[in-house]
Amino acid sequence: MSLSSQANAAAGGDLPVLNVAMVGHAFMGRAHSNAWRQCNRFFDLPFRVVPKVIVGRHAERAAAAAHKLGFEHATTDLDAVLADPTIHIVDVATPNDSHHDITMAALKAKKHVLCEKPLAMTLVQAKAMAALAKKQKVRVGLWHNYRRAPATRLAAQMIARGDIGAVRQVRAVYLQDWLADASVPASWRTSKKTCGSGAHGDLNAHLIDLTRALTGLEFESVCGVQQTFTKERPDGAGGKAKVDVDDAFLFLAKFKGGAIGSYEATRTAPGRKNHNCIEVSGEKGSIRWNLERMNELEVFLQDAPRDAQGFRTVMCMDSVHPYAANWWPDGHIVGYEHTFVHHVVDFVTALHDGSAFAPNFEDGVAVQAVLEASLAAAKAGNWVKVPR
Ligand code: SOE
Repeated sequence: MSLSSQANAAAGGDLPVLNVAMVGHAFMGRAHSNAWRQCNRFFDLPFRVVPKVIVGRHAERAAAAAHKLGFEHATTDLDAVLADPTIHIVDVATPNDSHHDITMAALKAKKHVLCEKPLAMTLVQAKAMAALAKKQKVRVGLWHNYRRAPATRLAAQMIARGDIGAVRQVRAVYLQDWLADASVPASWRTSKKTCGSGAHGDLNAHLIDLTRALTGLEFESVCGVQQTFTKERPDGAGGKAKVDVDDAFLFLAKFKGGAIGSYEATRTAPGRKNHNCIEVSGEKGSIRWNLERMNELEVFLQDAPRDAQGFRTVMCMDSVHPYAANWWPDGHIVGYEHTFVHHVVDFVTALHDGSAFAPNFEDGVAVQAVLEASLAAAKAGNWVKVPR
């Protein structure tokens, strides 16, 4: 075999191809493109994933992004991309208000879809997307990437096998501070028309999904409180733009089966850069994960003598831990971007073997139902049932 064909084979050249079209190319587009590029290099996959085309609103910017992010070409014509039979997966990496329309068009074109979170602007939209995905018999997923840190994957496995006993409480915070300063300009993330809600849909969405992934708990009812501390921001053109979404949103939850939980999302907590932290308390133990120390899992189990019990830190980067063996020798660590690679690895594998992939659009509907019920509860000032 010639060197070039050996190299081609090594990079999965003899594998069937999955061509990816990515719509959007900002922050999430950069994180996703890294995952599409790296997945075959570190994992043995049944497909060769090809970052094929970036779809953007501005031709020059999309072309520059395609060059920088490793896509073969760029276009502003989404319809042409969806009509192209050689495109297999559509990756929706755009702001929230376009998730529904782009995804529905991709589903109608029978493309597999991975969509950024939150799935939609409303529960009605989310349900329509899930229903069409089912009807079209294509595979779909949501980019709730925090499910796939080695440590969170391990936490889910430990809880599922009963290490901490029945789950009683969840306490989850996702704290950022990039909007703490009132001079930070308005963006699509501060206008209800383009984002649906503020920290709530942006960050509580992650906490809701991660809770479901770690514990399997389903939400029964919620009550909440929200606040917008900065009610208008510079609009970038010398004027002011109204902020009509929450800066901070806290809610309490009752789960089916009696467990309870507390959730806090804010983008105005000075000093908290990306503090996504979830603690689960069971009958006989607790588990705590902090994104800022993402390879570590704090574990309290009653498996030591009474006078020697305490939280211990498990470094989740040994070959026994999920995904870890594919990267480096024991103890070497991974980062935020690897959670997206793991997402792609599992999605592509599920595409091939027909296995389940989560979070799918049913999971997206479940998140949307909690987001919407807690928004209603915060407005009404009382408890609201979460629709199934
Ligand atoms: C901004 O809050 C943001 O980029 C979120 O939109 C992402 O989902 C989160 O992972 C990091 O912070």
